[in-house]
Amino acid sequence: MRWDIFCKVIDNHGDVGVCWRLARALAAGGDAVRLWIDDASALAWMAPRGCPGVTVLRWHEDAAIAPEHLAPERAPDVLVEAFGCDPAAAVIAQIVQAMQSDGRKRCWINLEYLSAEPYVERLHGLPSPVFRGPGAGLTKHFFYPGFTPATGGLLREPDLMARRAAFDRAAWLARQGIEWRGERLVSLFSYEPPALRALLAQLRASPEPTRLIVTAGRAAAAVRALYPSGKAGGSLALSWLPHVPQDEFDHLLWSCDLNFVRGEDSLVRGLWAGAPLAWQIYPQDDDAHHMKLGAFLDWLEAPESLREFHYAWNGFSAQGLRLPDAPTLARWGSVLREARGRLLAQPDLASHLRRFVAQKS
Ligand code: TRH
Repeated sequence: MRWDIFCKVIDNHGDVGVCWRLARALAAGGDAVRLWIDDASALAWMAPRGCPGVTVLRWHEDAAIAPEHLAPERAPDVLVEAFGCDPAAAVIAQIVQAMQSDGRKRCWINLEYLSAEPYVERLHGLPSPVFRGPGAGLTKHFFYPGFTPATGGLLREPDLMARRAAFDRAAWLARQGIEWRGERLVSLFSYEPPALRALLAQLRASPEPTRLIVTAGRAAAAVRALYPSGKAGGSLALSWLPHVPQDEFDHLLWSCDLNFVRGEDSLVRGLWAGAPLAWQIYPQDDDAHHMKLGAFLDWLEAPESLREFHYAWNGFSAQGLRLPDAPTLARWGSVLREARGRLLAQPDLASHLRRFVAQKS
């Protein structure tokens, strides 16, 4: 099958991160994928070696699309529009032309953002007729990723858990040049969390030594603003990770005893890692992200201590952040792994999507 995925980078790395992961998953199943993207710069570090079966195409203006990409025989079987990004009119016209010439139906999927809120189950799979533009007369379908069987599921490679089980963290840390003497490891991938200062101060003062592995970009800038020398002191050591490929980002999460994640894709990867996590949610207008965080914590069956930690980490509560003690952290880990077990019993997103497309074609 031929898939075209359209992606517009709004900000941060989630749009490209999810689209690249989906493209890889579809190509791994033997399909041909074109990823049309307006800003592919993050792929230079996220996916430096590319992926067999995936062609990345710069998507700027319709007029700039090379005619060979628009030949009717290269029309996709499935058009995936990521996060309502309005795919190129020229490719939509290509699909219409191909359908007219061979009479075969094509599918148009609107891939939505991940949420655990109840509306996801209601809206997943709904049709949306197209009335205007080159695609008038076609029907888009909403496809919602999610945490329950009535949604589109989550991206997960078939061999992920086997790779996770065989992972050697000491060897990985050594390869990254991270000196590890058995201290607690914490990863930080965040925006500018309101409680970052409190977290770092408590880690410094804790009797238990901790190494915080700080990811590149906004997390690194936020920590540097507090510790310009790059060193924290006390019980807290800092390691700075450059931007790494997606698989190495997984390895970071597999190495740590507590992961701070953000956005959506890293949240999912944190769930697969199975270690306790704290999620900094992407802020939305009208504080819609408050409900979204609550819905996730409900689905997770998070104990009160984990809820409070999330509210403090995201700046939703007046209560200060309290570093969990060892039994609390262990409890969070069990909750995470139970939730992961529920997810592993469900099909992954690419399998859901293939089945959905087969039904609609
Ligand atoms: O970067 P994000 O904050 O993305 C956000 C959210 O997706 C948000 O919902 C969206 O609306 C906004 O972007 C526009 O976080 P997220 O979703 O976790 O994506 C980060 C990606 O970057 C993920 O695929 C992991 C990858 N990554 C690496 O591959 N290597 C790295 O070194 C780092 C730091 C990240």
